[in-house]
Amino acid sequence: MKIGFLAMSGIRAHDPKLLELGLTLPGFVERSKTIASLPSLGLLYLAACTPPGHDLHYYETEADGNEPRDVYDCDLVAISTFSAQVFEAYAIADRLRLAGVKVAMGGLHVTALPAEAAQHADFVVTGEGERVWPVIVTALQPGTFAGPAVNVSELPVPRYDLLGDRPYNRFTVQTTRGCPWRCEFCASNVMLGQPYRKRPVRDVIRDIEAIRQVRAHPFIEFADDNTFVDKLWGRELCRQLAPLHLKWFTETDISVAEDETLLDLMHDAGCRQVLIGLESPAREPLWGLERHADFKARWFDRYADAVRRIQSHGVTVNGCFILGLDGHTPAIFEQVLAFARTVGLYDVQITVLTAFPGTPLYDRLLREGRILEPGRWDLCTLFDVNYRPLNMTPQELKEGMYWLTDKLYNAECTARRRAEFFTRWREEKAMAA
Ligand code: B12
Ligand code: SF4
Repeated sequence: MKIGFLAMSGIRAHDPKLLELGLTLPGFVERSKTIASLPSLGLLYLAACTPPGHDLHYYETEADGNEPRDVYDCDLVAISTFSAQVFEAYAIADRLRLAGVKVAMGGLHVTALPAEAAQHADFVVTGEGERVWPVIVTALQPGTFAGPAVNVSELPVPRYDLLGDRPYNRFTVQTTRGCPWRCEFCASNVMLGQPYRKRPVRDVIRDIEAIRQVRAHPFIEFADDNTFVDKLWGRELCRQLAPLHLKWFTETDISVAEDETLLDLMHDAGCRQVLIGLESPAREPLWGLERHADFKARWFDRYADAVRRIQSHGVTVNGCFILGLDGHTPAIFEQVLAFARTVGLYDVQITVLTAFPGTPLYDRLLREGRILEPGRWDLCTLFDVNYRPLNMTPQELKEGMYWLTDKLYNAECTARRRAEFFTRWREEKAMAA
């Protein structure tokens, strides 16, 4: 069979004012450009798990209607879904099926809403796909399948070789799956029924070597939810990464700041940035947000010191804030700006509270009648407001987002935040010498 793996690429946002602002602000555009071109790791894993004897092709489309013509010549096409692009994915799936192509869908959105997806696909997979995909390809019996959790020590090398010579500037690798925390809003939570799992370090290195077969000097983005939960394993990962002389980025929680040895090893292993969900520059709105142990509220007092400590080891922090949490009033916008400037965050990510399907947040806001347009999955972009905040109007939230976007990402503020990082790092190096 000719099997296609179709990834929806690019970034989605609908708010015209924000898009317009984004186009003119250096700090904002930089990050969007950088991440917009990541390949779909989920599909590369499926390709690696496909039984032998099939003709495999990886495709990408930035929008409904732009899918390559060749995809219609496949016998079976696997599509991976996020909420923001799911209507586009459904439209493509419908056309493929009309053309006689069998369609399989999986990913975070479909995992949350399999019955919806079943109207557009022959095979619907919830959860992780690696174990169930070979069954689908072999039996071709339509239906909805629950993908069991994989043993991460048995993951094959993703088929990076299928990417051909597309001009990716970054490649994704997973070192861990899941996260021990349970944030109410977290879209990854849909998959988090499974325990937090660390891969054998040697397998991570093996996958990176496979990327180097297709790109000599890749920038690696670890597609983890929370890499450095286990600090000793993290140290070993960094020790084995160091000889590869890579540059990489990952997502982790603030507790990484606890381990200075690990921070040194991360820097020496090429870690250029960690993305950390700080969520709020004020403590009150954090209570109840992480539902397992109130991890974020409990860490709040240490936020500023922790960011400074991480950055003093030469690893920049991309601090993420969610605007419009229930405890946020319009004062929040000034507070985020003040935090970012005072602490000298190298990068800042601001998003609006987004109720992804399958999350406890979505269920609660729906119960409270606060979702403005239920079912508008295309608005699940992290930038579009589709709920009624508790302590401000939706319009105030939008206006605040515009104001803060301008203040945080303009050239002066970006340069000032970054200068703070370089000054502190130089001082630390001088002290250590
Ligand atoms: C890399 C990444 C991207 C890349 C994706 C590249 C690509 N083409 O796939 C880029 C930068 C393009 C991207 C864009 C966006 N992203 Co993004 N991204 C991620 C990130 C960091 C990692 C995803 C990943 O690689 N996971 C690892 C793989 C192995 O897991 P997986 O994809 O889930 O696949 C497994 C299963 O789902 C299943 N599976 C998946 N697809 C299929 C298909 C079939 C047929 C089968 C059988 C199984 C199957 O099997 C796979 C193996 O087990 C996650 C955060 C995270 N830590 O997960 C956010 C995340 C997925 N992104 C998110 C969002 C919101 C976006 C954007 C909307 C942001 C924006 N405003 O533009 C856009 C979406 C636009 C688009 N093009 O779809 C949300 C999605 C939530 C949701 N329910 O939709 C996440 C969870 C971040 C977050 N916490 O909010 N993103
Ligand atoms: S810490 Fe991050 S990955 Fe973990 S549950 Fe919270 S938002 Fe999700």
